[in-house]
Amino acid sequence: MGGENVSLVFKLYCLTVMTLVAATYTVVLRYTRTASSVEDLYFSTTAVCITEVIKLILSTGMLARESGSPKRLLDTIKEHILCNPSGLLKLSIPSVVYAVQNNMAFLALSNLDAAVYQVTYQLKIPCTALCMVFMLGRTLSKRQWFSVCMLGLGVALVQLKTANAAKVQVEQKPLLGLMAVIIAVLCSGFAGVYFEKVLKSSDTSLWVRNIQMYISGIAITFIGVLANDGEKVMEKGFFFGYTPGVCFVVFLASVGGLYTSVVVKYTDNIMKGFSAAAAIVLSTVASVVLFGLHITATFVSGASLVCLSIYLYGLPKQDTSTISREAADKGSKQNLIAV
Ligand code: NCC
Repeated sequence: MGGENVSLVFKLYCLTVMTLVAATYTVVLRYTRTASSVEDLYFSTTAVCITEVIKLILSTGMLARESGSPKRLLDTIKEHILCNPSGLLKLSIPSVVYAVQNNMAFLALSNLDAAVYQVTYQLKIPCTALCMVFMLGRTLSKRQWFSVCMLGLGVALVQLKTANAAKVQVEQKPLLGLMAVIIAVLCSGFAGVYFEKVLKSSDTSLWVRNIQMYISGIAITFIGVLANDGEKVMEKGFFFGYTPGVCFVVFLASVGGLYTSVVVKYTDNIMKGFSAAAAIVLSTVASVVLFGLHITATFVSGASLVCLSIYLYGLPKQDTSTISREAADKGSKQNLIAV
C-alpha cells in the first residue's frame, strides 16, 4: 500500500495542514452563519453538496496523476467505479454518515460559538477510540484509555477561549447546537474508522476509495438539499447568498477533507487525534515565540495534559493482561486483512 514508505516530514506536513485548515474552517464557518441576516443567509445544505463535487473533481485529478496515462486512468475508473457497484455500495455507508456529520457541523456552528463547538467536539477522541476497539478489534490498555480521555480534555482546554461577545444576527439555540455536536461526534468516530477499515483492507488506491465515497456523497447531499431547502433553492437559486466567505468555507471543507483522507491512510484515526492535538499545541507555542502571542494558564494546563497523554499513550505496555503493542498492531492488521 506504500503507506510505510512516505517520510515522517510528509506525514507531519499533512497533519499540520489538516489541523490548521480545521481550525480556520470552524471559525470562518461560524462567521458565515452569523454575519448576515436570515433572509440573506446561504443554504448550508448546498455548501455540503458542492464540497462533495469539488472533492470528487480533485480526487479524480489525483488519480489521473497516480495512474500516469489516460488509458490507465480510464481502465481504473472502469474497473473500480463503473463496473463495481459493490465497491460503491460499501463506500456509500461512510458517505451517508459523513453527509449527516457535515450538515450537523453547520447546524451546530449556527447555534454555538466556535470555541464552544471546538471544545465539545473533542469528545470525538474517546468516541473514535471506542469505534477502533469495536470495529477494528484494536486493544487499548487501561493506561491508553486514560490517556485518550486525558487528550480529549487537554485539547478542549487548549482551545478554550473567553466567550465570543460578537453580536450575531441569527437566533441562537444552544441546546440544538449541542445535540448537533453529539451527533457529529458519533458520526465522525464511526465514519472515520469505517473508511480506514475499507481503505486498509486492500491495495485499492486512496483516490479510488475517495471517488467511490464522493459519488454517493453527491447523491446523498443533493437529496439533503431537496429535502431541506428544495423549494427555497428553486426560488432563489443553488448559490444564493454565496459570499467570498462562503466560497472560502467550501474551499476549506474540500481541502480539509482530502488531507483528512491522506492522514488516515498514512497513520490511523487515533494517531490523527493525537497528532492534531500536538499540532495545535506546537502552532500556539510557535505563535508565542514568533509573534509574542500571550498564553493563558488554561492553555498551559491543557498543553501539559496533551503532552502527558501523548507520553502515556506511547509507553510500552507492562501488564500481562493486555497484549503488547506490537501484537495489538499485528492483530489489528490481521483484522483489517480479514475484512
Ligand atoms: O471530524 P473529522 O475531521 O473526523 O471529519 C472528517 C471530515 O473529512 C471528510 N473526509 C473524510 C474522509 C475522506 N476520505 N474524505 C473526506 O472528505 C469528511 O467529509 C469530514 O468532513 C478532525 O479530526 O477534527 C477533523 O475535523 C474536520 C472538521 O473540522 C470537523 O468535522 C468540524 O466540522 C476537519 N475538516 C475540515 O477542516 C474541513 C478535518 O480536516 C479534521
